[in-house]
Amino acid sequence: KSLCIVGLGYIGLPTSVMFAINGHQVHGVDVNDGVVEMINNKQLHIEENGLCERLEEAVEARSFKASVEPTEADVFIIAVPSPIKADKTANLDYVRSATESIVPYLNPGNLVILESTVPPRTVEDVMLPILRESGLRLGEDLFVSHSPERVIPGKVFQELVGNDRIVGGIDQESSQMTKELYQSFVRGNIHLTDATTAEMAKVIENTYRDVNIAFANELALISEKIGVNSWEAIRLANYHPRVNIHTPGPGVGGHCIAVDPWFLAEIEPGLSNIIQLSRNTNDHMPIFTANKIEELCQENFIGDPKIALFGISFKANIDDQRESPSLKVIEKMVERGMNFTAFDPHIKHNVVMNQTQDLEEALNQADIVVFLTDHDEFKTLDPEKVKDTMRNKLVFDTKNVLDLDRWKNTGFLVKRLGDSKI
Ligand code: SAJ
Repeated sequence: KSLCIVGLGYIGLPTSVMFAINGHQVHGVDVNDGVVEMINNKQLHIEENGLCERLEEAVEARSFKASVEPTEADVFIIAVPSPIKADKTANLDYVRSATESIVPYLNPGNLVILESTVPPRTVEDVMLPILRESGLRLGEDLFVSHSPERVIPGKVFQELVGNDRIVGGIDQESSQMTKELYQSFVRGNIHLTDATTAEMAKVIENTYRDVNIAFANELALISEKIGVNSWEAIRLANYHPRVNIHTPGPGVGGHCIAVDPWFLAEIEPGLSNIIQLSRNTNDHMPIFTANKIEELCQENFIGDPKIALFGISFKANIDDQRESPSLKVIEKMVERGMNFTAFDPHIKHNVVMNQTQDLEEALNQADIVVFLTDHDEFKTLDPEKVKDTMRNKLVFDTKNVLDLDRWKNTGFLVKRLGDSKI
């Protein structure tokens, strides 16, 4: 089939290359001409395991080409961002403009699939009125569905193939056509429903995770007070066959889990108490972390401390810093006039103030090193070497990434978030 995929970001680009190397002809569209040029030159604008070689394969086989303009195709897939605005309501401008952009290219028999995560009813209330402008009859000449992406950054290709998928069509034929298309590479089960239920299912998956993490963070705060290591307590509780508590941390980042719960809260604010409370609990964690850094320095009589902040991205082993809790910790450091250096081996260009690409420089004369992300590179750091570069020997681990006993034995004063046992 010929596919036109609108949005070549973290979801659209991997999805494009997967269709392209599995027998389809893909025309990718992005509004950013720099991104389009890079892709056509087989260069990446995002980091994702396995993307580079698949992009090369697809471009060389001439089954994938990027452009700033859509084209006629059998299937249109929309994978554009759906962020929230300052007032915590969904910004559907990109979904709207992407839908409008394909209208002139639609023909009878076409299928339009929305992959972006959206508030329930967006397909029905926002997309369908725009698609009707094509003059095509919905469900007769034009088929439409929501097939939300569910992949986790860092493991996108494994999950694109292995995860079950939800497909919600505006009618059965739309669902069936969408299922057959994704079967080109999806090995998981594909479950069919209607568009609004598919939207709801996707949003509640991420909301479930946010609420669960908020619970873990609350347990961490309680544990701080009572001589308990929350990580250990949660691990033990999770041996129960019906318990699955997530892990605490310096906050929840990314463009999904920290955003999607608001899509539910927006629809029924009066009925979404737990959801909103969880969002607020998670949003408070970077402030708690910043306060803790200051407290640790004061307790150890370090005036005007130099702070080394390790990890800028929103989670382990990726280069994506969108909504990262680290950015909020840094914001607090700046507001309070603290002396800090930020370092992240996965973020190769400077995105924050006082960022360095050099590990030694980040640690040089530092009084405290704070781990905000659980990158693999941090696990293998040798405390002996770190120690020699630092002025005072304080370490604060917010992600349970380090073997703190080892750091302690090397002469460090250690602190783990949510642990008053160590
Ligand atoms: N986090 C915790 N504790 C945990 C798990 C995560 O503090 O126990 C934090 C992470 O450090 C990170 C944030 O939450 O800052 C989000 O990370 P994540 O790994 O939970 O999720 P994302 O945003 O990378 O991807 C999620 C996934 N959704 C679910 O697992 C239900 C993914 O499958 C979705 O496709 C993706 O959102 C999306 O695009 O919606």
